[in-house]
Amino acid sequence: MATPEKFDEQPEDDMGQQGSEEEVHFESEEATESIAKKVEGDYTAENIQVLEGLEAVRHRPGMYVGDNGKKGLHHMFREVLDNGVDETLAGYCDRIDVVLHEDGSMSVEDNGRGIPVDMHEKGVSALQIVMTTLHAGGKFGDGGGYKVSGGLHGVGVSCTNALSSWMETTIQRDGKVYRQRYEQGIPVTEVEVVGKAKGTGTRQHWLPDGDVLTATVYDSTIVKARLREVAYLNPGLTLTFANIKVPEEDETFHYERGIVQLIEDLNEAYEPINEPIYFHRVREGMEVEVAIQYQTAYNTTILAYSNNIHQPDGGTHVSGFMTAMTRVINQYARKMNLIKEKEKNFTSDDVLEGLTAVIALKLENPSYNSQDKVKLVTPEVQGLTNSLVGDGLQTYLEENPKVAKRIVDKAMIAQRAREEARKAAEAVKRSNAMDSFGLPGKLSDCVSRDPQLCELFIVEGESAGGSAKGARDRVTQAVLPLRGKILNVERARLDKALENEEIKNLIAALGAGIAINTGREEQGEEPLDEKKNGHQHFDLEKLRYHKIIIMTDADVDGEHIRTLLLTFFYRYMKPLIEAGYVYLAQPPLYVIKEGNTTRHYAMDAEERDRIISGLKRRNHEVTRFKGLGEMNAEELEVTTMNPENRRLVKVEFDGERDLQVEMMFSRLMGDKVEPRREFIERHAKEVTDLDWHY
Ligand code: 0RA
Repeated sequence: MATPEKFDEQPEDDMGQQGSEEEVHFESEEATESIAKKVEGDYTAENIQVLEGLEAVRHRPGMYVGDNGKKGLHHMFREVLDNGVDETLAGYCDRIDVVLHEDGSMSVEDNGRGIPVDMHEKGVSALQIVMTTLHAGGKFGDGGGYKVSGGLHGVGVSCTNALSSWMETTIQRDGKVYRQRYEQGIPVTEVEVVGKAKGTGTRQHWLPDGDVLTATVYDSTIVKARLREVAYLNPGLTLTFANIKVPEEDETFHYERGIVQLIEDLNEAYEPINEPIYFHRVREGMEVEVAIQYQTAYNTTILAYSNNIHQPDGGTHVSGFMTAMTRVINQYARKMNLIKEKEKNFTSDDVLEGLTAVIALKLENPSYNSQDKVKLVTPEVQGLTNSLVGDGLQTYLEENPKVAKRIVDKAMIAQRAREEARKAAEAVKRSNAMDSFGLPGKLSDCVSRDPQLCELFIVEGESAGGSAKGARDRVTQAVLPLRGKILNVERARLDKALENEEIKNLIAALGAGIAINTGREEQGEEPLDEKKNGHQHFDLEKLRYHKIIIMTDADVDGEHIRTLLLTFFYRYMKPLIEAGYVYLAQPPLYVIKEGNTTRHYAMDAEERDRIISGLKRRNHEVTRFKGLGEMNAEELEVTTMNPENRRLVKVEFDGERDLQVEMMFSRLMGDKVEPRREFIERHAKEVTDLDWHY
């Protein structure tokens, strides 16, 4: 968990955002001077262009790698890794080794062909062009470039170079070992021959530059998540991770059965209905792979990739897939007379319930709706995915009638449940749990009606709720106590979740409704009339508070409630998280009493020890809070609720880590009790740290 630095700060408004420009100390004139000193040889027009490019990256890292903090730092790693993965896509590399070194530098070594070192135009090596020119990537060299290429924003390894104190590229090619060193992106040596090579390959080694980045320490969880993802998507590839300082973290990633194995791992905690079904087709320079498996629970997981990049917003591959699933299952059900003549067809939501699917494409020149590649828009992909899945699934259903029957039954149950859910949601609106203004009786609302000023504290337990009521600022702070654990919304059907008192209170207090999606829009069909078809929206405009603060105990139960709430928000109110309205309160764990009057509060043992060692007076007493309920209103106010001195942590959902999030949800919420229990007990704290950005 990234704990904010100081107790007297209010980090919530900055969390996760790009550092302000003032933080980057880089004056352009100085830069050009220092560059001029470093560059050897002629000061040509090309040189100047390169320098300006590197300077721009250092001046505004956010423009190139997302931000100048943690995200940008890991983006630098991704750019390098994706170069190696591209070499795998081209068919020349089957091993990538990533090492986190003792000094904080990182290296990525592949056994591909090695970046060419021959002289390019104007006496500059091809290597130097790749390392110092924006967007150079694999474009150079006729015939040497890639057919298929990933790369997140296509900014290339030159950005990693520009944002590093130093970077060294070592290449094995033509029996020789070549090396060039750069500092802040600028070559400080020629390409030198430093030895004899046995094989071929490229090793990139760099130290992130703290002068232009606010974060320089790599997080092995994030690094490993990407390696794991790449390994699932490229079955022939072996990736290794080594952390020199923490050898326990070393891990090798290799999945011989690729996305089929990914499906099995995603569904590990669920009860599958069928063995994973796998479809594969290569046509017109495009390769499509699809793996699907139904499980007995109700949630849908569709992970879509093109050229090893995840598309959280789907796109043509996903819509082709969904159309085919819906069409074929309806056709089959009609043919077998499982849907009668007068009965309605299944919607896509009906046939997708309980489905886990991975769609992975490799194609030349994919097009996306934006630079971040979150949605694929290449039109031809839709038809290809549609026909591949359509043909494959039809054959499968005909050859496996027992499984087919279960799949159709499941869609039918989903269809009925959706109708029930619509009625239940209607009932929530009229429920007698609400007072005359439609608000739950348990809610202690605030006076203000301006959502931008209003905060809702969701508090674990009645007694903590009482303290919170006493501690709050009545004008802007509302308190909703939750009794016990809210329903496990992942496992429960939506209609059941909506019968749960705590969930009803929560929905009513927030005032923005809940998303029950029929899936018609995803299929490109007209959205249905809300009243007739139960298509309900989550409406951010109607939200009554722009800060929703989860305040739970710092124990395993508290962690569990926190995860359940986040799961509920993630599944049914995703815009809430995307808008950055969800926060976690950070109540202290320790109070250190100094004499009779002074109290210090500490978030964790480390902070406690730091405070104690700084105390001048010797007599002090340390108490550990067992729960929020133990704190009185004043303590709660001072430490946790008052914006003057509290710490809040914003919950940020990072789309790049969706695979991990899905894995976590399935483990935590799946049907099988055993893996879940083990996971919660061992990782309850870790889980939230790992999957939600604080
Ligand atoms: C283009 C051409 C060739 C190699 C590469 C790119 C290449 C780039 C990277 C980046 C990281 N690892 C890499 N490995 C290879 C060589 C073409 C040839 O040898 O004919």
